[in-house]
Amino acid sequence: MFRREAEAASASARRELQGRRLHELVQRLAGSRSDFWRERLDGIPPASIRSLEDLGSLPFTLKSDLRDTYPWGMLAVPRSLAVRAHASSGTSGKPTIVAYTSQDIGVWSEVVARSLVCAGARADDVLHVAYGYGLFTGGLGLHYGGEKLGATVVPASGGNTDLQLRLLSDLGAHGLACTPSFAMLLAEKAHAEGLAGLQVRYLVCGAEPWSEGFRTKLEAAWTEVTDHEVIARDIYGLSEVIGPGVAMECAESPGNLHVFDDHFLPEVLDPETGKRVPDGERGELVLTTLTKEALPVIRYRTGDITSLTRGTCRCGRTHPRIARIEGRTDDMLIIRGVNVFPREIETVLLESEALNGAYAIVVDRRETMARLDIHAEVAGSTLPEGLDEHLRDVLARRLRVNPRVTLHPEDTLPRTAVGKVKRVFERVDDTDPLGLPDRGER
Ligand code: DLL
Repeated sequence: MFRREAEAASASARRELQGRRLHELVQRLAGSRSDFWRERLDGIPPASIRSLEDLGSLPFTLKSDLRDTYPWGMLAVPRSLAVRAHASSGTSGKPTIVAYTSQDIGVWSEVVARSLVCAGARADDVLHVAYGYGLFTGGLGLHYGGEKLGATVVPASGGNTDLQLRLLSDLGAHGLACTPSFAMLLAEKAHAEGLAGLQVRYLVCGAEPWSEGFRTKLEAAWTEVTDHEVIARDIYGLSEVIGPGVAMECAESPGNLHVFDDHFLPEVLDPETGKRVPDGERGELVLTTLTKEALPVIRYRTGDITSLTRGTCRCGRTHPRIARIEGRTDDMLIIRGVNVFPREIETVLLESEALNGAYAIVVDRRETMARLDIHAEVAGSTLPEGLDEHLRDVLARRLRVNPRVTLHPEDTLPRTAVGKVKRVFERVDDTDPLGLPDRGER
């Protein structure tokens, strides 16, 4: 552990600390310079918020609040005290701006350092960071956390796979931090080029949804190119809360991520009613930043679907754990009146050993009723006979809609070397969103 006294704190010490920090947060915001916060907390006396039981009486923060107060309206400190701003891309219109004081940067570095230790990182490691540097929080977040741990950080950023492979090899990286899709692309390239001698032991993957099936393929691909066991661990975070390092998977509890709840207080709610769901049940993750100074959030609706487990983990950490993110409240597709989650499709495709994990979902809206087109790559250059029909049957049973399934030889579908992978595409006219050669069947 990076900070045992916090990570293995007793339940009572943790609750006492959280109650105190929650009270201080509300007091700080109610008296802050921000009109937004003073209005939002109007009628809630800070003295009435003393413990976690009082959390439910606080209002939610939504992504639209950040957009509506763009750029600095939610800033709770004078702008001159903010030492950094980041922006989250968002799908429409204005970006959302987030800001940090130097103490916030300190907390962020610490939680990322804790996350890296969860992945098996050590102070004398070389850590290759291939998340994007810039407005996105991935690159700089992992970078500062790696330095805090004491590692030698290589700020490679995204793109340029040939140079990345060369640096990974020549500088002897022990850890690679990047999106799971980019980690797969690097393994594919390393394999194709017959690169030998890579020392990578662990991958710190997040920023986009990935499944257990993808992990299995990713670890196998890296184990093959390095000739030793490589593990891939899941890191979760979001800019509105801090960036990467909100929660991290450890070695003892695969598929579950410790939420560093001395800084980020998690709740899981029914997205429709906003009521808390019992532990272990699935709902929307809502987070409160207990210590953030520049741009705190109270009960931020992340839109991410997960469930919460409490109790001491075999690793000794006492932080509660969230299950690997299952999807978002807003990524559900509606195909002929049926709700379809992209993750369900990924789960089916990655169960097949004949596929290599690269896939794309196209929602074809050229006719009144949308159709689902699923494209997947096989491992190798020959298409196994009947596999497309088999997948179509399995998917039709699981999804309750009839998709079209098209298989492709490996290395045909678009790859993402910069930023987050895009798996779902819309087709509205004769232009193929995947840019594939016309094979006459569409
Ligand atoms: O993606 C921060 C990050 C950087 C996390 C590097 C991990 C590694 P945003 O760009 O604000 O921040 O996007 C946040 O990405 O609400 C989730 O929907 C999704 N997301 C992040 N991590 C995971 C993960 C960064 N491990 C949004 N699994 C979040 C699934 C993830 N989804």
